[in-house]
Amino acid sequence: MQKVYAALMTAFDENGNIDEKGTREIIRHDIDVEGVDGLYVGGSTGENFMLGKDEKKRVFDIAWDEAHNDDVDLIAQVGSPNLHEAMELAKYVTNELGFKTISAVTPFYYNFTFDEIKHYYDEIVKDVDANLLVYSIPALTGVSLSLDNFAKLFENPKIIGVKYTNADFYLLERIRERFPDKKILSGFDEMLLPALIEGVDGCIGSTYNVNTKVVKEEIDAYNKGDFERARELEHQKNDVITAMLNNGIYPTIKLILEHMGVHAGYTRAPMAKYDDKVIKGADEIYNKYFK
Ligand code: NAY
Repeated sequence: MQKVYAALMTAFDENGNIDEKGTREIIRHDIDVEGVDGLYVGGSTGENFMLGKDEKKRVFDIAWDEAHNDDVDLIAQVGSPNLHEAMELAKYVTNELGFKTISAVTPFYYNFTFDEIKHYYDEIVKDVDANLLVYSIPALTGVSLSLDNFAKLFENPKIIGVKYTNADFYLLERIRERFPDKKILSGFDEMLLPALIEGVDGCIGSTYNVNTKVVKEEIDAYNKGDFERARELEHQKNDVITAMLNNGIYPTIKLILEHMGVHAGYTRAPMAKYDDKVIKGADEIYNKYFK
């Protein structure tokens, strides 16, 4: 069965400080209420790229402490254009905590060559007892990897697959066909069904913090060959995602969590504070789809 991972949100207080209690509540909600199969910690949804190194460690500490005794997979996203930091975080989550799978975003901002990108990945996994998923998200990083690039990265046996947040289904099909043993986790929640058809091993997403049940049902229908039902559920799910995207995806998910009794708090600047319009929009989405 394809696994569903929540891209874990981080709760912040009004001043933008990590709210440990709220973050623990989100974790408990994801595991106990949503029934996710795993957590992707320190990703885009965790607002990780707006955190300092010690704050990133704190989020890993909280997630590990709260969830390592639960029957869920835990993946730590340690990537950063600061390779020293990425290596330190990789060592931290594996040696000080017990993460067995790490992930790293493609290094961004500078136009790194592919050789530089390959060096970055090989360095991150070199001294750690863990496997790694490449985190490919070209829309946010500007870094596109070709099939041959993936082939070269996958030569390293510790690089076991990719978190594929990309709408290029031709490339996805080519990766699946050429690397049947590598893991591919789909990262665009709104494109789950086409990704399932291409044979992904699961999905990682922000909306799975609140909307996992419909997704599990959809995967089940797909696996039973009931494509009509799977398509119906994909439409239902995407009605919710479209409304969330139009209202601002992270604030909306956090505000929906608040409605569910989970203190998900605020997003962190430079993301804007919620205004009345966003709050009202999230109320409407909650009342329409979640109540
Ligand atoms: C991450 O690291 O948190 C992710 O990439 C999870 C994938 C999400 N991408 C982003 C940029 O948030 O769940 C998706 C995304 O929010 C969703 O598909 C709506 O576009």
